Amino acid sequence: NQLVIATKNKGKVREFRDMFSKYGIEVKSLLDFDQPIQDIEETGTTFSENAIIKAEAIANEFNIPVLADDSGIEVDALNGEPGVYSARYAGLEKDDQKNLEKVLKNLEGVPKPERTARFVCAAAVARPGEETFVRVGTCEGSITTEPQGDHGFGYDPIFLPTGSERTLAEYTSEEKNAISHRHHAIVQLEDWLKNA
Ligand code: ITT
Repeated sequence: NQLVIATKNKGKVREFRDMFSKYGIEVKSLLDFDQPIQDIEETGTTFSENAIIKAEAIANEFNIPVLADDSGIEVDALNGEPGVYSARYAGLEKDDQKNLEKVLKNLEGVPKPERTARFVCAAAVARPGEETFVRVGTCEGSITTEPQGDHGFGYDPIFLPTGSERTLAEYTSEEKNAISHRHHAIVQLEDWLKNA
């Protein structure tokens, strides 16, 4: 069984591979296509809208079932930023290191109790001729003052899950995949995945 994930993000691909192996699903990403896939413009204002745009673009182009993930981090003291702009928070290039440094900079002087944040993942499933559906998962926590750890990707080094003294980048992949926003979105697709 194979499922196409409409992403070019290697961190996401790794986590989907790990999480889908128990369903016997082999993950193929846009990086595995023979032809280069144009970047899809994410014109939505919510994670769900953007996940649907990405899933339907690839499902329609190749006439296959597709899952897409749109995700990011919402920081309460920054009025929910970077939110849907998480991938390009520090500039046009997608640069994880610059992005997390910008969050730390914007939070300088903000005391610990006010550094709350959450990761959000919208996972959309689009199939030719059928209605698209989307499920949203979250992971609550707070932002550190320094990056810690080198596992995971993106904003993981500055994110402490609620109740944890380690950042998500100090979690093993198994630990992260048991509590992440991506996990919480995917469990809602379990019935569909079992038959995919
Ligand atoms: P695709 O659109 O090709 O899937 P992308 O990286 O552009 O790749 P998004 O538009 O969904 O994906 O942006 C997600 C952003 O949120 C990006 O900066 C990630 O680093 C960050 N992010 C998402 N999930 C994360 C996670 O589990 N841990 C850390 N950062 C995460």
